[in-house]
Amino acid sequence: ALAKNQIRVLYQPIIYLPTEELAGFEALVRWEHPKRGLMNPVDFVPLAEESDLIVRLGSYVLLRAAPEAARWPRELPRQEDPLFVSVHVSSRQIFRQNLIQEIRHILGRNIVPKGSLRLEITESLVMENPEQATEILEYLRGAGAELALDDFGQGYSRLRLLHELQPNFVKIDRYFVNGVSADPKRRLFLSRLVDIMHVFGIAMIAEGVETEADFRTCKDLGFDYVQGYLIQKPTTDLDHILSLYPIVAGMNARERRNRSTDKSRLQGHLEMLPTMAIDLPM
Ligand code: G
Ligand code: MN
Repeated sequence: ALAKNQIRVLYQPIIYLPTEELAGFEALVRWEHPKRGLMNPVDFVPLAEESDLIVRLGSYVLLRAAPEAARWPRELPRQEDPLFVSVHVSSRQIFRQNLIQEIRHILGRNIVPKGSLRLEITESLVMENPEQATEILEYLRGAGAELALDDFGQGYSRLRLLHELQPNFVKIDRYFVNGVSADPKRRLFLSRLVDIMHVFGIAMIAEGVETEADFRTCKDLGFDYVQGYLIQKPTTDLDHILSLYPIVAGMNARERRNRSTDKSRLQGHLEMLPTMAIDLPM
């Protein structure tokens, strides 16, 4: 698929909740299969993980996403917190030393501003070899990448890992998020979980937000970021997303999306974004 140019990188926007502004994107890989159509990673990544193909696949996504991460801050300049791209890293990739070189190279060559490359890792990846993983991740952080712990709540979800790894972000699996607005116990649970993460200085991302009610609940519970179909399905058309989110003060992401038909009017209003400093109670 790589050789035949059938691998696509899609992007899903991530919204910073306090201001409801566009904050960045998650890069998601798809295989455009000639017969089966656009295939999700669950249907081919495990196979790629059985061989070194996953390393090539991972590099491909990284190499595609990094220039985008470098381009956005130029097109949407703002004083602080540039738009970021969040890229998945598999265990095979991380335990090969040249990932560090690769990331250093990418961060250098594309002049990707600090804070605009995030690496998504899972707990199971770290647990394969906790000491080595922690060491490598520390290097990567030193090179300028930020860490997001993905799929939190699915595995053992060890609190000790949070302490040892100190990820910048934790992403709560959509299993917990979907329908939270109608479930008082889950609301309470997630609210406590957000508090715990904030004690560690970790920002919280809710995945899989599909309804206005869940969006509002996540905001009320103190989540820092959301992503999900409500905002936007993953897409290859980045310029389209960027045109849907012109930088107009006082208009939030969903309002912008609803007004997207009136693009030409908004295009003239490009201004600096309000800053997005995260104020975590430590
Ligand atoms: O493993 P990870 O948590 O990164 O999962 C990302 C996957 O979730 C992607 O394949 C993406 O298409 C999918 N996804 C993103 N937003 C939503 C959503 O709102 N609902 C559902 N069902 N899936 C989503
Ligand atoms: Mn992810």
